[in-house]
Amino acid sequence: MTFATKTRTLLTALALTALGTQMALADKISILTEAPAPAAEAPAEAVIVNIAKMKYEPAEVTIKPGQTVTWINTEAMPHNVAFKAGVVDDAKMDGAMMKKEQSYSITFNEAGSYDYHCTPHPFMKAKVIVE
Ligand SMILES: [Cu+2]
Repeated sequence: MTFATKTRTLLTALALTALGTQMALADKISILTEAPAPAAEAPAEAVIVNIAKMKYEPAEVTIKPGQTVTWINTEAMPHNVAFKAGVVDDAKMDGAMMKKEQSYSITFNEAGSYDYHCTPHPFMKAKVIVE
């Protein structure tokens, strides 16, 4: 390997490392699919939060970084998962509305406490703790 080749390899490795770091910092969460999925398609390893009688159940879940939470709406009233500005991003984030038997999955990449609510029902509040 010539000196020039070695240098180029090293620079490529550094560039990839920098890119990886930047992406991790930018994305506290990853949304599996922007549109809700059928409840039956919830990822097998996901932590499930059911939505029933205008409540998230359980109202608090604790997971590890990289784990996925799947919300399943079990009732006819449409609900979503929304974060106020500053929780998962500088801007607020309103997830897609789930109809009955639809699900919505979010992978949490960073440790922290994530309060969320339902956009049309702001009294519906719950929390994901990542540690
Ligand atoms: Cu709701």
